[in-house]
Amino acid sequence: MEGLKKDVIRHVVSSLGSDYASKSAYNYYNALALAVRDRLIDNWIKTQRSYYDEKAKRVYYLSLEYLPGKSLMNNLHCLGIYETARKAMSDLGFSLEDLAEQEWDAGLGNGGLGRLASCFLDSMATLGIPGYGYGIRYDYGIFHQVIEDGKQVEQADNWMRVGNPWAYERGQHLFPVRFFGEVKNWTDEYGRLRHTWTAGDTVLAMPCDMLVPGWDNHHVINMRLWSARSDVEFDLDFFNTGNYLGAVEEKIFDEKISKVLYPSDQIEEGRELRLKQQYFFVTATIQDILRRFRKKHQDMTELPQSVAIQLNDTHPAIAIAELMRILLDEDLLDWEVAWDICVSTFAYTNHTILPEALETWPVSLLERMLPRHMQIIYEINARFLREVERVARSEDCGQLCHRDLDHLKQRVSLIQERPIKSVRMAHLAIIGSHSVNGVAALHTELLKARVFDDFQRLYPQKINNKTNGVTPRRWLWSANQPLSRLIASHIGTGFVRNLDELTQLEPLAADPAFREAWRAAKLENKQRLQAYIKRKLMRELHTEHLFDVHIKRIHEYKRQVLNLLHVVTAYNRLRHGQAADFTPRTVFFGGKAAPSYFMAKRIIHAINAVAATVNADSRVNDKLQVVYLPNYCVSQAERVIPATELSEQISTAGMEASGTGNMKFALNGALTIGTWDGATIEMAQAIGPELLFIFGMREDELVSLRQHGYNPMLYYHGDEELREALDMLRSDAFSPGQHGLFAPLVDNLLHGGDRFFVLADYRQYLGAQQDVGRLYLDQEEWTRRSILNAARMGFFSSDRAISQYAREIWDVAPMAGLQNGKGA
Ligand code: BZD
Repeated sequence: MEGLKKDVIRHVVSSLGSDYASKSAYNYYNALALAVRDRLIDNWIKTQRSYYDEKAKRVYYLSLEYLPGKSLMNNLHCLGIYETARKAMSDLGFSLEDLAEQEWDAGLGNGGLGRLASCFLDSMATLGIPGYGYGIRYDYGIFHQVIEDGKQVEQADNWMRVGNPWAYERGQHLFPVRFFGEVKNWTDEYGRLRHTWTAGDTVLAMPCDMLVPGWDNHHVINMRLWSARSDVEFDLDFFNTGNYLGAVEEKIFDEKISKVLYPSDQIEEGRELRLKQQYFFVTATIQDILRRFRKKHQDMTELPQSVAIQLNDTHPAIAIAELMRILLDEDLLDWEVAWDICVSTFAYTNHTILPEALETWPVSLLERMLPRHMQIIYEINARFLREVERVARSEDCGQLCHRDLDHLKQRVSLIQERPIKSVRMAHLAIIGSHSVNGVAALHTELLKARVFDDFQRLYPQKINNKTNGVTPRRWLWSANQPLSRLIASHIGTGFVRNLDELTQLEPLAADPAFREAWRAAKLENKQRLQAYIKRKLMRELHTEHLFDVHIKRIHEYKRQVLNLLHVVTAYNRLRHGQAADFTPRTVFFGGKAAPSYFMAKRIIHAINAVAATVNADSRVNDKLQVVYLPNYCVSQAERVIPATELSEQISTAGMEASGTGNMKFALNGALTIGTWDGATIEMAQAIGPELLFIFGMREDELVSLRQHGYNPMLYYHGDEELREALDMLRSDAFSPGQHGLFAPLVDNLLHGGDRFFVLADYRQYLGAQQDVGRLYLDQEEWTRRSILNAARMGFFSSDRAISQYAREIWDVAPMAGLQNGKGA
């Protein structure tokens, strides 16, 4: 402890240039972070060296998004110095919790996809897998959400304004990134046509490294984030021609590339800057990967034995064309050889079946910005369609039939003609990869049967499932110390590395003393949340209420509106005196809406309007409260999830690819009210469906309802309580003076076809909520189920997910000596 204290003081003085006697929490947080980073960097260097020494096969995880959240607490826990740090900082006059508050969340992602990437890096580090995360260091991460007059207002997230003590900026290792320009043809000595891309504009990519430690194993992997730097300073002519301001403007223009994260999820943003970001990221990453590979290899055909590249959705899929370009134009390989290398190296993870989220890029844009890549994509397509034709005409063509060949070719082509001629990035990713995976069993089945059914017939081995997982280090140990300590006191700490060990809790569910201790831990978390809400929102929570929580991005398919209709119905019953047996509850909502997503923003407004009415109504507000948690983010989830008793996972069946919040809640002892969707299905199967509150129509039932003509008006006319709730929303019951404010929400349900089947599931949802309320009155039974839920969540560790990727997709093994945890 004395060592850590000395290091912190030294950093306050010599790294931050401050007087250690002036007790600034900001300085002491930064100094502590630097002292922790010192303890990581030796192991990071040793880890990187060991990859070279052992000629290890490396895994590169390419993701435009990461959501690491805060690093301090996680790193202290991984290093096993949390207690030491707590005492050291207390001696210096600080509470560690307060210092940790100084850190800004690294919000370099939108939601589940970005958070999954961060969980996966944590697991690679813990399992000893030679992995690297690659991404973009956005200057502005996901916007900061404030609620003003009930509405979402976006503020810039200038997360690095106060510096980032965790990152190493490596300004000396810059990689050139080129755009535009033209392609020249030439003939090589064997008479083969060759191509050279002479690009117009150049910017530079600068690496910023963040260290990702494993759990108690000395293995530290790298997350390398690229930041755009202008090459203007390198081009002295610019300055020497006297156009100083022009040169500076150009510099600012170049550096715009990594300025801001696109804040939309589940919708493709067809903007030129977004494509620039993608290519900027991809080419810098591929150059770095090949630089490392070429240190030990000359023969490019050995690449797939040394390198696996995982594409996190299609956002980095242009990497396939980029690697082809390098192999063809720079290494001068033959097409077939280059293509084999690519397919064997790449693998692609799909995260959505929503058609509006499948990425396409206009051919005209690609031709201008990346002309050589567009040529390569055309060539990939031509060869692929010839292959499709060959397979279709062959005898064993299965369900393919050459009468339909033209249609089939149109459907699978990399190019779609309408509404504008564009490249389908998912098709490029599928064809250019040896593995295509979905993120939960149902999602993968839907990929095979619906979205990519043609590809499933063409390549029956390619599409596979890897159900998501979450890291127990952050989402149980670090976020929920009260519960973790209780668990550890009975079964030891092995579960942090091997989550299956939680099954040892099962017999304890029958032990009344253990149940009481479990409830006490939950209550401690509820009180902690209560204190936080009081500080931030100046609201008093009732900890004896059932804490019912719905936090995630706001999206119609996630159906926050269904939850809201339940709240309005409960409010009506209480008002009308029809709910004598109502179990008191506080309903929490939280989540960001894409700034351009009108309906999602209106949903936030409606939630806040209902909350204002309910909370102000003294007839009901001792029994029902509604809280909107502004600016939902990773660190907020770490506070809220441990305090949650009921987890809302109520997406339209078939629409949530997996969900990962669902796993974090159950792991922390919340019971789930949910639909038969995404990974919630597998959770119900692992836990026992009777221990969750499952309701609603299943995916196949919705398909048939749609086919037979779904009429939401039937539900409206047939259900008095539903009608009352909808009419109140449509009138100005919750928006006095602003008549019609929420009419778009209601009209969308009643007259817009209710695409997400809110009305179809309303009655069953109410029934399930009734069951929840009843069970909560029996605290012994509730607690028993809570314990069993957590005990059976072992499968949903990201360690299990990553082990499967490593074995079944990447063909990589953990580093020697790290398989069983502890490193040398
Ligand atoms: O990915 C999410 C899915 O919706 C979840 O069901 C799933 O659990 C997680 C992890 O697999 N998808 C996203 O989060 N998608 C995005 O954030 C995104 C971002 C940019 C563009 C498109 C989608």
